[in-house]
Amino acid sequence: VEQDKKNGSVQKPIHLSVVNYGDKQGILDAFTRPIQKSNDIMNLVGPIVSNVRTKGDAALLSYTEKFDGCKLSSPVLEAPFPPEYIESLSEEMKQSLDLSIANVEKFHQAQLQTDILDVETQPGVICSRFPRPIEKVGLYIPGGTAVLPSTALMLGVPAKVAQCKEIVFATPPNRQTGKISGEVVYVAEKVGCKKIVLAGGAQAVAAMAYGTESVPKVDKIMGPGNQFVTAAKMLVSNDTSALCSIDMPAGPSEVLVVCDKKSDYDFVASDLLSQAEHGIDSQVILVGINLDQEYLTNLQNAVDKQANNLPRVDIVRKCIEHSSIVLCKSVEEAFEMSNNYAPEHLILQIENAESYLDLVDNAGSVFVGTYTPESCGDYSSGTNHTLPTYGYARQYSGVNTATFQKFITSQAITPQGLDKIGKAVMTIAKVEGLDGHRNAVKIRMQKLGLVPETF
Ligand code: HSO
Ligand code: ZN
Repeated sequence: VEQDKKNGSVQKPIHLSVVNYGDKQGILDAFTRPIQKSNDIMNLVGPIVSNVRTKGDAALLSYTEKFDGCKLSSPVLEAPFPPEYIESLSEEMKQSLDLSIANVEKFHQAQLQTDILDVETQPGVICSRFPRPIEKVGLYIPGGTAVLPSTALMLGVPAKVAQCKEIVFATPPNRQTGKISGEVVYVAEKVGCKKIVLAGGAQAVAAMAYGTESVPKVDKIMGPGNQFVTAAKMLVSNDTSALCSIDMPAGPSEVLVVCDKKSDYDFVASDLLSQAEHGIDSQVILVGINLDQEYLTNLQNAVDKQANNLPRVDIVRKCIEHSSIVLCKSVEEAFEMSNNYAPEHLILQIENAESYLDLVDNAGSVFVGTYTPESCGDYSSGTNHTLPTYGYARQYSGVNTATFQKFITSQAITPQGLDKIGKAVMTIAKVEGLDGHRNAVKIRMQKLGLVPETF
């Protein structure tokens, strides 16, 4: 039991609650994500979005003053960016960003779809599909409790790889300095972003969705954010006058770790905590296979000890309050639990972890084996860290190169092809009562002598 240095009160150890595989209600409670009160949030976000839409820069600047405490003269930082941003970075920082950018670029370049698909479905009926970049993209880089230049590169690099014509960043300025981080500016230069919107929250999303005097209107907005950002993204993507889509609904970050009694409990604890420190609404789950009491005690002690050495221990403590350990008896049970939770991050700290990938049905990104911490994927290995949360890993993929592309289909039909499919089209059009459709085929087939004049 630790003494809290600030107020002398006794703090409880940082331990996860434990629930058994068979306990249906217990599992349901353990797997319930921290609630998001979407209605209340929508009511707050609606007026912000409509103000920015109608009043443009003036509204954007006044929200930045109100919420971020910064009185700016312009809401946009434009390239060429002031050199002091980059000059403030150490060589080590630049090299670390370069290595991460290179790896993310390599993995996302390999995903780039450039092929034209041509399929002759019938002789003379040729169906094709070809990719195009989404022209203008708005990339939201959260500020809040931590600056996240890694998010700038996770969104900016695939946008560059997909050859989007205009890449706009948005990130809130620092309350004290009114500036943004040098690292974000460095990444902006590397990916060819020429405008950085100095704003966060719903107001930044609205500015990019509708455009203002100085913020370009974009076609799609990507990136994680707090509940206000998520609500604004959902709102603008539902507004046909914005004509703007989004990557996915995003919620607080989460991880599910699978371990057994041979796993290194210090490693397991470190993975749980690296996710827990993201926010008080983050959630971490450990699924343990055949753990005995001694292992559990060692693990809980490791969590407590490591957590108390982290500067963000207060955030961790709150996260762990709604985080759990699920005990089960086999690998199959463990994957049943994991697929049911559909975690954003799934870490497999079990022997021969790679041999179980077939059992993964729902997860944003998987970290395979003892020496694969989530942190590596968060920053530098090459995979993207913008992933589906809140159980949306059931139906969404994480951000990838195709997130920045769209696919256009085309077809070309010869008289021979028309002969093959024309009658089917006419028959189905008739049952739909759409005679104009039927006629567009009939008129051609008659001219070709494929059906009688009286058909
Ligand atoms: N784990 C976070 C991403 C991140 N971690 C950014 C550190 N910086 C959500 O996937
Ligand atoms: Zn992280």
